[in-house]
Amino acid sequence: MSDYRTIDPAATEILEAAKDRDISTQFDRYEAQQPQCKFGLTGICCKICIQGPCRVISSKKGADKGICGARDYTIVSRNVARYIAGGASAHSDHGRDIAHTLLSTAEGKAPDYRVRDSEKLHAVAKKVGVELDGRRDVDIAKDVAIKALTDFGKYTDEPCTWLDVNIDDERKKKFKTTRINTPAIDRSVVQLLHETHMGTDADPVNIIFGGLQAALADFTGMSISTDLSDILFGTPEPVKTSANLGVLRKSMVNLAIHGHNPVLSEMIVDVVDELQDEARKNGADGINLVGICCTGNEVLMRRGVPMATNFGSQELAIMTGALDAMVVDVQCIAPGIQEVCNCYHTLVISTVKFSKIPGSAHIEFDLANARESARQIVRLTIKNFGNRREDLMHIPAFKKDIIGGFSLEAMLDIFSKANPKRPIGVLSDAVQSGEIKGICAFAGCNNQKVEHDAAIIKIARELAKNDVFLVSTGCSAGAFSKFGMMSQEGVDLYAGPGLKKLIGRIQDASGVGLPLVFHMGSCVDNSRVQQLWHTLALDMGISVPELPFVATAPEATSEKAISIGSWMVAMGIPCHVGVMPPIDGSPLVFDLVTQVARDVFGGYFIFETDAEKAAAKLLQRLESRAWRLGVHRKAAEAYNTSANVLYES
Ligand code: MSK
Repeated sequence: MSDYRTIDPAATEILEAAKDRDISTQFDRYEAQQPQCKFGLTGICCKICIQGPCRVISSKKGADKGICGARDYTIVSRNVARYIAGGASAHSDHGRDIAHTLLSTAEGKAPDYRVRDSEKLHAVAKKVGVELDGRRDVDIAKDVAIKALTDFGKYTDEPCTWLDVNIDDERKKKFKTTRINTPAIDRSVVQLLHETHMGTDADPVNIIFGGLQAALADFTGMSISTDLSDILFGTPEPVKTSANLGVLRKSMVNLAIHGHNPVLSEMIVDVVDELQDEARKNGADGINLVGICCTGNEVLMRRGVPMATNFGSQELAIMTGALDAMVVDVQCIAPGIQEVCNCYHTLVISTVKFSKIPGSAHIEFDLANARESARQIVRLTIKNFGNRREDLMHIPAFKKDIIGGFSLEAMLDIFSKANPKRPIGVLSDAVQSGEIKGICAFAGCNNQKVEHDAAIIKIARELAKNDVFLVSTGCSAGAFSKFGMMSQEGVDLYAGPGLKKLIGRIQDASGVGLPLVFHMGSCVDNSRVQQLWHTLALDMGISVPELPFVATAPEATSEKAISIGSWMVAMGIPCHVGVMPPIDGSPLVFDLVTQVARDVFGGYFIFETDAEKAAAKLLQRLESRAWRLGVHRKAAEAYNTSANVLYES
């Protein structure tokens, strides 16, 4: 591990340059927090009522239960379930905001927005059962938005629309028999908070299943978010841009957009073009817009905005001394950024009523006057350019070219050049023929418990070498973009022979330069990843738990990462997590999510903190599924029977 616990060369350079200045970053605060409380680390600290905190020691008589009598398994499962409730709330509330924006647009209450992708609108409307014939786009959009908003609060018990239309019959049946179908997003989250309230549910299995229902609410919310964002802002297509702190420009006004929600940031992208002259009049060479975390991913995917950095190094963007403002919306914004700003001229501008940081500027985003809100923000940034201190400026020279914008639609379009009749066949045939071992999706954050970006890169290189097709979202995508793995460079350096052949074949047919890791978007765009495996399984005539498809979050951090992992498991995907979540205080809960889940859902968690071992475990899972697929297919063909549907052993 490097002295600075990051493998990112730009981050290392900034930390080194600032080492004699008294600036506290996430890297320092993690050290200062050591040792972290073992009760908290293993999940056996209960703070759900104010008799507590109760910290249980199963082996110690008298201390083996909380004051109310809750055992370790009840406490651990409740804590995990509440993480899922938090994650589902964040993702789905984001989705609600997008749905509200689409409705306001259709009703003429958000005059600065319009339906940019009519084709996607029609595709989504058809999928969710909204009438199309002879209707105007605004009317269709209104119905789609209302249908989406209905998924948040309907009072009937049938599954949410955005869940039901996105899964196959086998999963529908599975979710029905296990009673985890989510009938309404808000209801599932509220019910889970009720279920885990002191004195309600004490049964760990029941609580975990309640958690899975909320995890499916999380999936529903993020699917709404992706679909409706595409309708409003366009479905991503391949786009070239660059990544890492070297994207900041010394002579330009640098404005970073950080958080998750594209509603404001899309408007800022438009307004930046309009205000370039104002920046020049103010002594700059223009305005340079960059992204951080998932707001960054949203505008990278659709508008080619360069990515400055990911979650773990967000403060370091300010420490370049070249950032004139960081505009933030919701989620994953470290409050520590404001303290770093006290040493630099950077302005943090919060924009959402319920997401403020003491000391930062606040310009509340007004949907009805979106363009004007964006102008106000950009003008404030231009003004702040004059406050820069040359002596504090240090922009690392590191940046990499990347190609992003791989929505499923874009991928299928590219694949169609190689296989016009059955575009997804490009991937499924490669799996069935053994050319590639399967597919792995990288998701999740950075986590100070491990070296920044290290495990993400290491696991991916190992899988690529072994012919695994790679896709990514969120801050994992941020890591790949900084290391040349989202460009042809990554294919040349790290792809195994089968993977190289496959990517080369698609590239030759499509004429599109392809990366080693396909950027599928922000955290909510894990819905695109789910659509990829759903499409593959349908094409191959198998259920998802039989598909050689795995997921990994080598640096999972947020509650959202836990809820994403949970619905992936429920959908039938083996899901690796590289940081131990607080569950091993209960062997029962640990076994439940790593083993029992496999029997019930086909998906399960794999906890492994060693990157090399994690890659080996993921490969083993892919090989096992691919082998069973071949064996079962041949048996089905030989005996004219349907393939065995038992999940992997
Ligand atoms: S931003 S949830 S740190 S991926 Fe989506 Fe990154 Fe994780 Fe936030």
